[in-house]
Amino acid sequence: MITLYHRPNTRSTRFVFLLEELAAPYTLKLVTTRTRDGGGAVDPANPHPHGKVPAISDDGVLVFESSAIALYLTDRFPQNRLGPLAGEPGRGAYLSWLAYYSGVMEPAFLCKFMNVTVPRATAGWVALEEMLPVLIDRLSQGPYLLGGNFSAVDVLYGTSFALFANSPLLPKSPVIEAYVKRILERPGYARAMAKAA
Ligand SMILES: N[C@@H](CCC(=O)N[C@@H](CS)C(=O)NCC(=O)O)C(=O)O
Repeated sequence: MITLYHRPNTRSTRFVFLLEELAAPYTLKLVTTRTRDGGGAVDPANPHPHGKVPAISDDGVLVFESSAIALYLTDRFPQNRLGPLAGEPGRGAYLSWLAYYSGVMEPAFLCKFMNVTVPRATAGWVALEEMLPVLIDRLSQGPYLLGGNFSAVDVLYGTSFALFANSPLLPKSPVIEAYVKRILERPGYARAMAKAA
């Protein structure tokens, strides 16, 4: 049984969404975390090494970091086919977009929103302005990041774009807007929102 260490309105919410889409058995363990305003506290019940969310425990096996959790869960619960398995077509793309999420997309977003200039060629990621056309091009061929099939990477990217949908710092893109709508309209998302709040 999967235990998801969760705090509402954080990065762990999207894993309620993924677990719903996977139709996996899980329980939510609500924990406290430190918060942006300097409040909150690390919860001793949370096994994440930095007291962050998300983290999962699978009968005592701890997995943390969003990309690793997504991969672990889709390998562990393959029945709804939300991530190509090793040896299947699309596995390479799946792994690449998972790693790109943590290694490029999140840092690019954070640099943009914190007004940090990305050092060209030395940072392991690129500026948002260089990243977005790559994703828009990919999604134009879509409808999903892996092509025709919704997968766990769409949970990560779709919910991230949704978070910044109204920010003036994120250039408007009909392709991204349609993508976010497609992801958030899924019944699994509605179920997750009801459970995660
Ligand atoms: N790289 C981590 C980031 C996790 C993360 O920073 N989560 C935030 C909530 S959205 C958190 O727990 N913050 C509390 C803290 O940093 O102590 C992942 O993708 O899983």
